[in-house]
Amino acid sequence: MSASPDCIFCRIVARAAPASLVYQDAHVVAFLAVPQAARGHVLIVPREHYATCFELPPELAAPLFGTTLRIARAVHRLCQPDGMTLAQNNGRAAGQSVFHVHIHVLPRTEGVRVNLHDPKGRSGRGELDRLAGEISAALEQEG
Ligand code: DGP
Repeated sequence: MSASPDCIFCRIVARAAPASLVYQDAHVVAFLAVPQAARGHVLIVPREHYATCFELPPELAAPLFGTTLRIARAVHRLCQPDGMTLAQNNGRAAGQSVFHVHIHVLPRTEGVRVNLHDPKGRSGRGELDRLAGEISAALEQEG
């Protein structure tokens, strides 16, 4: 399985860096984004390192997006936002800052603009772990 030693998401997947995990299986790992651009902001990544969607093997698209949909439904039920953005940035010009392909599940509030890297969204690890546990429980109910 390929990993990149300097990649923070590879380190999270390997449990070598801390993260508030929401879900994991043989193909994908999901964890809370830091900072949280909104409460319930989750990132879904393939276990293997691919920088952008252009390198992602097609057979990983279904596990990655299938998990994203399940997590989006669970977060939607738990956080009851006005709307929900699913986003995936490729390349610096598109706003990508971590070069390990990932999908954002981002709850939205009517009239509120979001900044994915907004430092105002920082929360403590305990609070993030609690929220991740609530999302995991909601995900189990999704089946
Ligand atoms: P993008 O701009 O699309 O590459 O989004 C990168 C996301 O990754 C953004 O939501 C912030 C998040 N992020 C960056 N570094 C870390 C980290 O060390 N831990 C966690 N949990 N999230 C991170």
